[in-house]
Amino acid sequence: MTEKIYSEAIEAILKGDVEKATAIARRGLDDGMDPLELMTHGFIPGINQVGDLFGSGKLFIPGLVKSAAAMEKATAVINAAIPQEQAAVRGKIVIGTVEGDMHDIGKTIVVALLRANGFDVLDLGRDVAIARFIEEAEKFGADIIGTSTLLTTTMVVQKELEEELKNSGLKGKYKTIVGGAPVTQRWANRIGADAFAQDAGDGVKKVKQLLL
Ligand code: B1M
Repeated sequence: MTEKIYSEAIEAILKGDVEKATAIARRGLDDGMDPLELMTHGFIPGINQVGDLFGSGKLFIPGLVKSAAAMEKATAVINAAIPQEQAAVRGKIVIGTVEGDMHDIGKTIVVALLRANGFDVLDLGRDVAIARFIEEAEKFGADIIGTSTLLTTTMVVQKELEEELKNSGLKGKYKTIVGGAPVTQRWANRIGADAFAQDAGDGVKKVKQLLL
């Protein structure tokens, strides 16, 4: 039963079928599936296959956009179902996708899971300029600034944020965490970010460690 719904989720994303993807997400949740399991074993492999097809020239922009729309809808349904922890606020995080990058599906999962774990998260959305990350962190009283990027060409913005924090004397005030498909621990070390997270669950773990 579980395997069947995973393969249905993959197929709905591959076909870019928004209605089907939404219905599968709802059905899985109604059947008592864990939201993150459904995301991790169904929808994410689906969008990764789409990425591979696009990357190898077997799928074109309209197909990518359709699949992305199905993935966005399924992600919204699943994010809304992540159980919320009732504990006191554990820390404040400002998070966004860096300037020049419109990818935000993974970032929204990270935001949902952080909120579910008791963190106060200000989600700045996508295409966020460095100055805005810093301004909003100041206003929000953030402990951590988190950046996501999916494009190799915009990874450099994470480095520029580190430089800007250093230049403005704010590096000690905020911890930083970086993520996104092309981002690695090696990159985080190279640019001086305080943490790297592989996925949303790892993001929660690393944020907890940063706040110890
Ligand atoms: Co685009 N895209 N895309 N795309 N897209 C990629 C990234 C690409 C790898 C596809 C490919 O060629 N194989 C490629 C980038 C190549 C490169 O950089 N070398 C690419 C390209 C080229 C482009 C365009 C340039 C295409 C074009 O127009 N010619 C264009 C760029 C637009 C722009 O940003 N300026 C573009 C556009 C789009 C859409 C808008 C259609 C859509 C995005 C819709 C949206 O996000 N709302 C889209 C999509 C869907 C993808 C793929 C297929 C899937 C991305 C995704 O949602 N993954 C992607 C291929 C791929 O990555 N396999 C691709 C699922 C998501 C759950 O995973 O985002 O990695 P991910 O998030 C994970 C972890 O990384 C981590 O946790 C998340 C949950 O587990 N994580 C964090 C992420 N952020 C974190 C932050 C943290 C901690 C953890 O702390 C702060």
